[in-house]
Amino acid sequence: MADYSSQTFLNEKINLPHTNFKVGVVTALWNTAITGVLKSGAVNTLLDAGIPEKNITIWDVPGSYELIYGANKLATDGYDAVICLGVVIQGETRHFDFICDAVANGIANVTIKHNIPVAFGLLTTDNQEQAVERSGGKHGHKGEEAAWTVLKLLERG
Ligand code: DLZ
Repeated sequence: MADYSSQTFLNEKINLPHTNFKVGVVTALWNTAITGVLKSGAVNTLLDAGIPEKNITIWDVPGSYELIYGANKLATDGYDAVICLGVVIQGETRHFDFICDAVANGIANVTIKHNIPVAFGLLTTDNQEQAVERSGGKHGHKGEEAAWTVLKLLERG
């Protein structure tokens, strides 16, 4: 079993050069009970770091596959960073693999093409319980961690 408690770097204070960054939070509506929690955690983490509410754009997209379009659109529109949040739960079909692979590759392409931080806050779990454990449960809060990730990269300006 991995030692999740060793991720103490997540408590490090972020020292942004300024707080005028424009950040997009793109969230999938599938499994919205979980993605809503991820979104709240991400937004609160941005606010706690001093990013003003007016600089945070929240965009709910239909499913995780559409996170790619959302991230690319906001990056094209000049956002400084994008946080992508979704939950894909393993089912009987191969949809799981297609969506997870597409989102991982799509987001990587956006970050490279636009040269901005794009966080991969996609939970890919075997069941609902594992998703709950990663959205403020015993395995942390992947929404907060995704926000922390882009803030850490924005530290450099
Ligand atoms: C179709 C689909 C399936 C089967 N499962 C999920 C899921 O677990 N999580 C999620 O975010 N989205 C799912 N989707 C929807 C796709 O992401 C996408 O919205 C549709 O295929 C339409 O492009």
